[in-house]
Amino acid sequence: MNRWDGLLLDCKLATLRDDRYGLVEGAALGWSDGRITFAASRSELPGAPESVADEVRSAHGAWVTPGLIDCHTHLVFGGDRAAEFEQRLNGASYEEIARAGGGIASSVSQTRAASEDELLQQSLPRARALLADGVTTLEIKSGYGLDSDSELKMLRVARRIGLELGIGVRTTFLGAHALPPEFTGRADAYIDEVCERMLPAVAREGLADAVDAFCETIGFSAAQTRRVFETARTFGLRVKLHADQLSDSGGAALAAKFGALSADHLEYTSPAGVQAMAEAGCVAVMLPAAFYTLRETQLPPVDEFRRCGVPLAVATDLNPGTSPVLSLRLAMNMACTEFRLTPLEALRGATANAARALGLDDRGELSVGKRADFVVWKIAHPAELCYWVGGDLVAQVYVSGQVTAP
Ligand code: DI6
Ligand code: FE
Repeated sequence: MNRWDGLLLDCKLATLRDDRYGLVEGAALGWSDGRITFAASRSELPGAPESVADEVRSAHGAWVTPGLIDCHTHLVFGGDRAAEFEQRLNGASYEEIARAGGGIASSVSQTRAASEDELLQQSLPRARALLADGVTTLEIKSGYGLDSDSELKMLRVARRIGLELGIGVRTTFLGAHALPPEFTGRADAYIDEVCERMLPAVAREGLADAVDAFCETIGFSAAQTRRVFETARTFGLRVKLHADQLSDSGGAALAAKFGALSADHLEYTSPAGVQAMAEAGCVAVMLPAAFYTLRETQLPPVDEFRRCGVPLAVATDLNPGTSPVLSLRLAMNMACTEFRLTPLEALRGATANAARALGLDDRGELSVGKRADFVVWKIAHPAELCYWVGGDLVAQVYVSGQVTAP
């Protein structure tokens, strides 16, 4: 037998391998070349620890879960919107702020103005915060550039974050996020630009793993979204959709029709939309931190998703406007308290089902052959990951078998 690179003894595993937590007590976890080679009871080890692995450590009885996966973020952006947050709470209206160039337009102008290196320096601390709280893979969308050069810049920054921090990054092209100011009143012309120039440039440079759109009354219509999806298809790119966040715009069914990896938000999704997602095997991504920030009251149809067997994922939606949230565990807590997910559903939603929402089958659970991405936690039961609001629960984060945080 080839010796393994590492072996963690005296741990309790929440493997997420079965429909419970997949618990293994008195466990050991081994890895080699960044992949898990053993995740079972210590008594099943093929030999004495020192004879099977080069480096043997004790977890002193700690819980170990798969690394968390944040499958929906917009964490690359220039500036922030804290001043607007303060203005609004001092009585300024959304319209006043928008007229003064605020809102999403301010994120677009600050993102365009930043150089690639500046954008990286501004965005890295946000990715570090997620990592420090247990995230080993994250998705990052473009969508604050809204022209070819700025969208490509955002996606390059996203890729550099993965390299810089040694974590998994999946990139998503979200050119159809908002209408840039130079296209005011000409949404169809902007969609032409997205489909004929921006998306082809992104695909040519291999900078996106998927394509997303914001299908909403204040975003893009179903017909415009369909054009973006059809173009994505010609480049062999899978799609995802911001669907039914503020109104039932038929987004869930549209996503299902295009075999989307996921449809996200879904507060206003109809039973027919849920059924279509179930038939298409589309993951429902819950974004409770945006729900919280917007003080939304319409809950997503969680019971309907359960009844139809639609897999539920949970993500931060980290963005400067509607979800300035730097912890996936906080989003898991909100998914439990606001959306009534169970702690097990929230943990599965931030691991196995989040992997599925990104089209990744090499991570999200602790089993032989998967990536050795895992977190050692300072907790006495996995439900604590959702129970504590804030706090410092991470002992170590391993990515590909390497300690990557703290
Ligand atoms: N959903 C949202 O709520 C936002 N984008 C999206 O797809 C808001 C983005 C922003 O305000 O910066
Ligand atoms: Fe979003």
